[in-house]
Amino acid sequence: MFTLPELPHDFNAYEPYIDAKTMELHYTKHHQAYLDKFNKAIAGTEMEDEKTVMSVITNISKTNDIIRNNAGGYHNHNLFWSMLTLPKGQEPEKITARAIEKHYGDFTSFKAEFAKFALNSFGSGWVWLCRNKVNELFICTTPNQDNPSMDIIDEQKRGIPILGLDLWEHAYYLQYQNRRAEYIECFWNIVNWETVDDRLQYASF
Ligand code: MN3
Repeated sequence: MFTLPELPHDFNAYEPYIDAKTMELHYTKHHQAYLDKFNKAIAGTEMEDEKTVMSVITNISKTNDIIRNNAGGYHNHNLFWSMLTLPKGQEPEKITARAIEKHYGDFTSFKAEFAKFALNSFGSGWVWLCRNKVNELFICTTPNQDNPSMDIIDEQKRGIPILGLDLWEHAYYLQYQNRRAEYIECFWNIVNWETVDDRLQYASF
């Protein structure tokens, strides 16, 4: 049985950038529903005994669409909450800052590139900053609840997400309606760059 991670902060902690009602619904309804359906789908299978959801994600080709969608939804939201922190005007930590400079020139150009991917993503999905196996950064989007580490993605294009933003309307519509660009811009105020830095250095497949 997998369980919901505890949120590191109260629902209102990310205001005004993500309002408390959106956080509450997102966590208690959407994330919970992915988890429940995931647990139900793996009940009685050997996946039930997996210690980490990553081992399901990296072998997702061996499962079915129900597990793909719900293991993905569960894992993506676990990641997302860990990548958010209290608004305090933070900027990328040292190692991430250097990697962003190397790949995108500067932080402003990186943010523009990330936003471009996010705005061009059609329908529901996620935008990610990833690290590949040779420690290069790249930005990508995934549809629905797919994740860049899933083995259904070409090995050349696979990566470890170090930062991600939920582009499903349930993540922003209550507060931002159709203003996805504004939601993306506001996201930078609550990014947990310590988590990003840790993931850049230590997260693995
Ligand atoms: Mn969501």
